[in-house]
Amino acid sequence: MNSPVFVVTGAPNKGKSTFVKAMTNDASVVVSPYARNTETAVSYPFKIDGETLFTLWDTPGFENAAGMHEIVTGWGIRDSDHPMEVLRQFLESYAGHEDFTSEVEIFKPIADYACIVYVADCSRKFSESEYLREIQLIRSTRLPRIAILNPIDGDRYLESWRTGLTDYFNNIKVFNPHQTTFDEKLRILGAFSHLDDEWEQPLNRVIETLKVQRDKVLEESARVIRRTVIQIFDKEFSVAYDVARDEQEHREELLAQVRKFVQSSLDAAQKDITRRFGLSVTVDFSQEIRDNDLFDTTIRKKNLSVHQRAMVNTLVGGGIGAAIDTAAGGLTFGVFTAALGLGGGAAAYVKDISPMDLVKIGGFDPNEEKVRVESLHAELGLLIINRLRQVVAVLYNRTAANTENVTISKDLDPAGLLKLSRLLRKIASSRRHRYSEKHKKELLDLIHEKLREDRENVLVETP
Ligand SMILES: Nc1nc2c(ncn2[C@@H]2O[C@H](COP(=O)(O)OP(=O)(O)O)[C@@H](O)[C@H]2O)c(=O)[nH]1
Ligand SMILES: [Mg+2]
Repeated sequence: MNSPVFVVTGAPNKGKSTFVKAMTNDASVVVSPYARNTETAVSYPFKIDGETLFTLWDTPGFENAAGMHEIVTGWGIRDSDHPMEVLRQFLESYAGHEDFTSEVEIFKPIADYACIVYVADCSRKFSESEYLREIQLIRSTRLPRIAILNPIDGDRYLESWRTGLTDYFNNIKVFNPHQTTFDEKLRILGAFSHLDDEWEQPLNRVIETLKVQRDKVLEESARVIRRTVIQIFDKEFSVAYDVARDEQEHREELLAQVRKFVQSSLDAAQKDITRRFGLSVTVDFSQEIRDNDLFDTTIRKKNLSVHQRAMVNTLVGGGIGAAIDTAAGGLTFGVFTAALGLGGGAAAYVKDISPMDLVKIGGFDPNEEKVRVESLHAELGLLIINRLRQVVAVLYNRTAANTENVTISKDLDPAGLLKLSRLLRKIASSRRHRYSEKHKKELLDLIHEKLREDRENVLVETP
């Protein structure tokens, strides 16, 4: 059986290409702020494991729907038992005709049987004089058809669009391809599946496949995060012993080494996760989070707001206090407090720990050639996990239609970190490379559990 085909139409510059890009996640779809950028119909097959599961056609916007409507109406398309024959006749007669270049492109793939997807911008007024001819033309094919209302600048005219389109389409959905969620995309595919009985089953398969694929990416992301944490705890950090320097200076050099390694491990993990989501965007951390970096040394003693105090009390009461307590106020408070949903001021509430405490060095023996990091602070693992969790939570809903850098600025649910924190302490304190398989497995499970919980709490981006 042929896989389902959808032809995306509409007036110029309404987000047709953006819709195709979001639904197929195909970065090669050309989106442009200029109208009339798409000149020919282009097909974008959606494939999994080499098999095309459905195809979306991106087409130019209507240019002369009124002219075409007049011709096919004159040919009796409305009362014809074979409207598609009339359509094919039109394509034969007008191929290459300069008055109908867009219409010919739009209807070419439709003539082979397709569902029609009409994209309109419901932040702009619905006007019959502008749009009636194109929607009548679409209806005259009697093919299954759905309207997608894209609230480009809000949904001010949503109701007038609904009213205007209701007699013409089998279904009308509001969908913003710029700001969508994974579930929203599935909802649109679900609506697609009801347009044609024959396509219900293949499209349900698409939905199931996408869910399975996404779950797999989530699990892989959990593995990447675990690997990153373990890799950092496993890494040997050492500097040559220099008689001219004291313990503090050696420690600073070690800390710089750790910092560099952590940053590059985080970068690599972010890239890896992004790729697994089928995206190629840069992950940025907002100024707020960058200012309070993993290794920030500034501790400002601010008064806590009532809200923050309540928050800290709740957390401490709930057992997270232990984690906060050892979480090194200064050196880690940025990400840690951000991850816990606390304002920066909350750091003043927790014990001041110098960044130097991050690295525990082996007995400082001036007779040795090297100074080594004996162990890293367990909470560092928690910070790394929380940072990468935020990346996953944003990417989860991302599609190729949004090419902006991913900016991480929101907080995730701080609940339930205690188990993770305890486990990390076990891992951090065991001798290098000797974590038990059980601990490793437990770490993966806890991270994976967090990633799945975060889905309920998804970060929907608002550009
Ligand atoms: N803010 C916002 N911009 C959008 C949205 N959809 C499309 N655009 C922008 O509108 C312009 C036209 O989009 P495009 O998909 O190329 O429209 P087409 O001509 O109908 O294919 C591009 O600059 C898009 O980035 C949306 O939902 N929100
Ligand atoms: Mg386009």
